[in-house]
Amino acid sequence: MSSKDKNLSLHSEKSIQEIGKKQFAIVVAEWNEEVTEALYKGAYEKLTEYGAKKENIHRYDVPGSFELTLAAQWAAQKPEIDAIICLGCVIQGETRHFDFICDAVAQGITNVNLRHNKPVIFGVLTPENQQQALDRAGGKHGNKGDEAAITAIKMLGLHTTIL
Ligand code: DLZ
Repeated sequence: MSSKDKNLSLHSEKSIQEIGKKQFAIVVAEWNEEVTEALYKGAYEKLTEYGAKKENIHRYDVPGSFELTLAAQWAAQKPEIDAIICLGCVIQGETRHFDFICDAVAQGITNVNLRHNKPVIFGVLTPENQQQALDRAGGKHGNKGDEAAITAIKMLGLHTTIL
């Protein structure tokens, strides 16, 4: 258990017991597939580790990170979905569109959170190169997919605590 996972059990012990009843959507961008598959694996395994049922984890693939927002919105429209995790990787060196894509996705995901009043997690890597991405997708800097799953669980717990 990492220090971040420990924070999770301190933060929302009660909600962890509820995870088995929750339904998750994971939206995965196909661009930089090696990275996003590793992010997905991390997120999926972390959710199941904390009690999510496999049949309650729904995967939706989109072409690129730009499309994450709309697919997240479609998932958020489904009443049975409790939280959405968006996974992508936009590599700076590969695209002049870098800033446009990152800004659009960050703003778009924020909008979906607020419009649908559900946690929509920003699990998009924005590294300078592929090695930096791999380092953060199960490499020496951990797996941001794991962190995205933990963030989703924490937000569901916070929702239970506040409301
Ligand atoms: C077009 C494009 C480029 C150049 N680079 C990336 C990238 O590094 N990561 C990513 O997820 N998507 C990229 N895309 C695709 C866009 O996200 C989007 O799919 C297209 O612009 C079509 O809307």
